[in-house]
Amino acid sequence: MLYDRARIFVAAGAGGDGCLSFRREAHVPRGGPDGGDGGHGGAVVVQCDPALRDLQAFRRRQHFRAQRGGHGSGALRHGRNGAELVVHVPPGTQVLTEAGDVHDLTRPQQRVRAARGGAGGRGNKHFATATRQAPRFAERGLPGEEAWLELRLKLLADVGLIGLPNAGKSSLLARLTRATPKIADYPFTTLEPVLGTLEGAERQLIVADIPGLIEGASEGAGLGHDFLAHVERTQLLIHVLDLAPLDGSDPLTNHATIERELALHDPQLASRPRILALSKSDLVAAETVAARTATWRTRLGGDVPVFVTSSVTGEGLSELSAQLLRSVPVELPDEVPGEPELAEHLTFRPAPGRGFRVERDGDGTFRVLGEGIDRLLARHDLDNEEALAHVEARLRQIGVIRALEAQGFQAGDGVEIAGVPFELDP
Ligand SMILES: Nc1nc2c(ncn2[C@@H]2O[C@H](COP(=O)(O)OP(=O)(O)OP(=O)(O)O)[C@@H](O)[C@H]2O)c(=O)[nH]1
Ligand SMILES: [Mg+2]
Repeated sequence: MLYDRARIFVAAGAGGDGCLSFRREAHVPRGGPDGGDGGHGGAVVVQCDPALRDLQAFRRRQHFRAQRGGHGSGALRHGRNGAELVVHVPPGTQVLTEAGDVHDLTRPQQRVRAARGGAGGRGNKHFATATRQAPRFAERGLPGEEAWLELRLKLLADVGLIGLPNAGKSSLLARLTRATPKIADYPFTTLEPVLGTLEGAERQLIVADIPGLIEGASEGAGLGHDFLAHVERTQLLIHVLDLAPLDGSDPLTNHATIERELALHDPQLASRPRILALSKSDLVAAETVAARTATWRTRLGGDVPVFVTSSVTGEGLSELSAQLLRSVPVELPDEVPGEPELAEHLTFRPAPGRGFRVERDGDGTFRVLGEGIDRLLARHDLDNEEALAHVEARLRQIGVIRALEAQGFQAGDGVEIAGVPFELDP
């Protein structure tokens, strides 16, 4: 069984709360504020681990929560930062967010930050001013980001074997490599992609048997569509075409069916270099084979090498191997054209915005909205009068009151800031 899909939940740690504390000294009734800051919450990172091959581990574990930041304490002690949590995935994994972002992890240690930790709150020491020497409030830590992610594994094979069911793909894979796919004389014997390694003198090639392609696969018929995703990264495709189909079907039609499904799935795939392997030559008279081979060579022009193969007699197999080892580039492509660029470290979202906007409802209520505003309010206990006064002063500083006035706000008008009703007197 190949586990090539998983859904996981990632939750970064919350920031620790800032501390409300005052220095104690024997002869001073109340010393200055000395509450320390909370630590940052740990992030969740998804990282490419070359030792892994599939997504099986995520059947056992789906939830990943990073550590929260420690709370600040007295004597200006910082809370410790929450540890980062690393989720390991095999090379070739795509990480998809609910917002539709796609990140490819193909190279060892490549990583994506999937959820940012919450910022720690500041201790009361930070809020001391000339007029407020003993602030009786501190900030709360912010929650960490959370997200559901979809993981999809694309096999990183160099060469893909494609063709109709029963064409002889698995037999060919078994002869070219040491893989032991199931082989039988009925269609759909192979139910999931099987990989094998073709050993050359100086290099190896990964060959994938991509089963289940049938007419309509690009629209979801059969299993082929799921597997087509795996050939997207191959550098070369071997189209295996049965010279003597059991069902008496026409090889020309069969060839066209597969090529059409590929093109419908992804036009770029259709332009991938191709080799035609005319299979099961031992079942057809030699003169017929020669005639058909000539016809296919003419039909396809010089771009597509045509090989006659038999997995029973071994005809054409060493020539085919040699051609593969010769023509497939050694380096895996860094980027497949049209795919998002790879980066060493990506973050899903841009840094949080600072701006805000003012809106006015039908009933005349003003609303102030914005991420920065949300964070400001989330950080403070608004039942604490001093904290509330601080929040109001901040709103004034960042221009919220001015913006409200510009929109016609007057004392007594209703106003909601980040969803919280406020009484403001400009
Ligand atoms: N005589 C002969 N029979 C072959 C040859 N290659 C494959 N076969 C037979 O053809 C049948 C299908 O072969 P597979 O290799 O399983 O074909 P496949 O393309 O992998 O088929 P699916 O997995 O069902 O899509 C089996 O009975 C094989 O023994 C060949 O070169 N010569
Ligand atoms: Mg097969």
